[in-house]
Amino acid sequence: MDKSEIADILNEIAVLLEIKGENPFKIRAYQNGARKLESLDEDLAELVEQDKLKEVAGFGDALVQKISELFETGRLEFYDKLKASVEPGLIEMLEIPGLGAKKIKAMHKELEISSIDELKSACEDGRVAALKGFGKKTAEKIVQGIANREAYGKRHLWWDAFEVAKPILDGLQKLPEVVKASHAGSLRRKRETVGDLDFIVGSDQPKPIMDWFVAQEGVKEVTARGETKSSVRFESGLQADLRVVPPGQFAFALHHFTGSKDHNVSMRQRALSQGYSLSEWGLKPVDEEDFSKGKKAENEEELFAALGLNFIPPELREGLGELDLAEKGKLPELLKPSDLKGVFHNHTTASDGRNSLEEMTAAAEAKGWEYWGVADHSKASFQANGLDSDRVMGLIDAVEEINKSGKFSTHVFSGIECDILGDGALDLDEETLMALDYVVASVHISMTQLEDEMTKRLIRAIENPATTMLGHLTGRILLKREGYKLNVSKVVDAAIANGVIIELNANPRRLDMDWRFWRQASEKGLLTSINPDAHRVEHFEFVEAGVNSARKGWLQASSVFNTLSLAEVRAAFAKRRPNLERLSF
Ligand code: DGT
Ligand code: CA
Ligand code: CA
Ligand code: ZN
Repeated sequence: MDKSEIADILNEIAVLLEIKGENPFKIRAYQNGARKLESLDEDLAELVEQDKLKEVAGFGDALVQKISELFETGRLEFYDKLKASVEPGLIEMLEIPGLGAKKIKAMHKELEISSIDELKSACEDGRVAALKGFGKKTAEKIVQGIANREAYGKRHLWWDAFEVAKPILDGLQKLPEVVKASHAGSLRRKRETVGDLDFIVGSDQPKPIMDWFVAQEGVKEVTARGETKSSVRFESGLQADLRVVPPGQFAFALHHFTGSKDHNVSMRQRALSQGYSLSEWGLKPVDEEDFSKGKKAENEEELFAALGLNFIPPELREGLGELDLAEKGKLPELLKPSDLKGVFHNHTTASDGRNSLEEMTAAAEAKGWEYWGVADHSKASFQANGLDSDRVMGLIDAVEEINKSGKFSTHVFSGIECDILGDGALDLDEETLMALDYVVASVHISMTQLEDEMTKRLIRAIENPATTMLGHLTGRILLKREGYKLNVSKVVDAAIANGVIIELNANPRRLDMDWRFWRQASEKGLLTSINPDAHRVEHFEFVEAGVNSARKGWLQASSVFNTLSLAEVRAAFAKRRPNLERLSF
């Protein structure tokens, strides 16, 4: 451990002692020790080895022993025991911004509070405000602090994070001092959720860029401010890091801070195997001291090329074998938003959507799509005003009327999002389902079944001849609800065997089936459809999030059903519904 890590632990010891109500002199001794250690000019290794901590820095015996133990072993028995002797709920309370050891101790002693939940109720019912030395303001501040701690600890949906990132990137690119700017990190890799935003800028004048960054609109707190690196926090709790590097270093820094860590590890290993050392600073021969004397790279393409690799799109940089394929020039040509010719899983005012069939058709036409499919809920989803057989027949007529009207260049397919009942049967009779162009079968009820039961249930739904595709495979809601348990590989195999599509639900909160399953599933022959699950016209935009996940899953257009033309889709549907004249022509 180095000086500042050891100093952190000494400070933590002081805090823990304070919570326990120990002697103030003892507490101060640790605080002073930490401060002295940090300002020490001498080399700590030398002082420890030559036993000179006491002499040079004036530490007492107890501190000398603890610092030496930490330096030599990276651990401290005294600290471990001390920490274990304090209730975990009290240590957790230290994470609440603005709450220190003194107050925690007082509340523990007087009100017997030993968890954040108890603290919250004691603030709400006035007990904290009534405590001597606290008052109403303090209680309010603690409640706010608890809310902040929750927000700061959270990850964020990619979709929401990108909304915040867009104006920052635009703003950076407009600054005259900025030569190059990009987002990086998980945001650029298009992970479904991101911890924080990362930005990299190439410039020789970092100061005005930093000034702009920390003073942007919406910044609630500047959490770090340095010459070349700053961090800020926004109202939502989302944090953003900015690093400014000389323009010649931009490609290396961008690559490094795009990650992922696993990808970076394989890149560094590859560089080493060729006698080079790769870092955020550059790419230099191992025995060269100075990165500036290493290889140059104007952009990431040149960086990859310097290591004998094709460009690896950020979405694929997860350390899942992407280097091997980049070396052979065999990376897939990934799906693009413009490859999509329509979408299938969408709701209207007939069930729980906000826009009418006409409005949705107009919006699909504005997107330039050749077709779109309506798929409102079925009757088991009564809270969503799901359709029964009679209403389905009415819907089929309404769709036909729109298609015949010639008002829109976009064709409408009639479908339904049919509930999969607890035993795997579909919610509507086969005759009704076969009268529709297609069926999306989804689970919305009985979601707590065991893995085995759920797997059998889904396979039964897949084997139903009326089923065209399976909706949101696991029912997960990102950052909120785990998906239900099922054996994904068995369900995938059943879908392939029965020619059923598994959708990639593009709602940014779902992105289900998860990208981690797609590479293998598509290699086995599974098709997907990127489905926005739109409940209003604006939700058609969700396809972008779906394409992001598809790219992370290595999907190419050939694995995606809704890249087919109108005529091809019609022919595919007609195979399952040979009696529907409107599908063949
Ligand atoms: P996040 O923010 O949790 O969603 O994930 P990332 O990937 O954006 O991670 P972040 O913000 O901590 O760092 C951005 C990238 O910087 C990360 O993907 C790889 C690189 N990086 C950061 N710290 C390290 C490190 O200690 N080792 C290595 N190899 N790379 C790192
Ligand atoms: Ca990040
Ligand atoms: Ca970061
Ligand atoms: Zn649904």
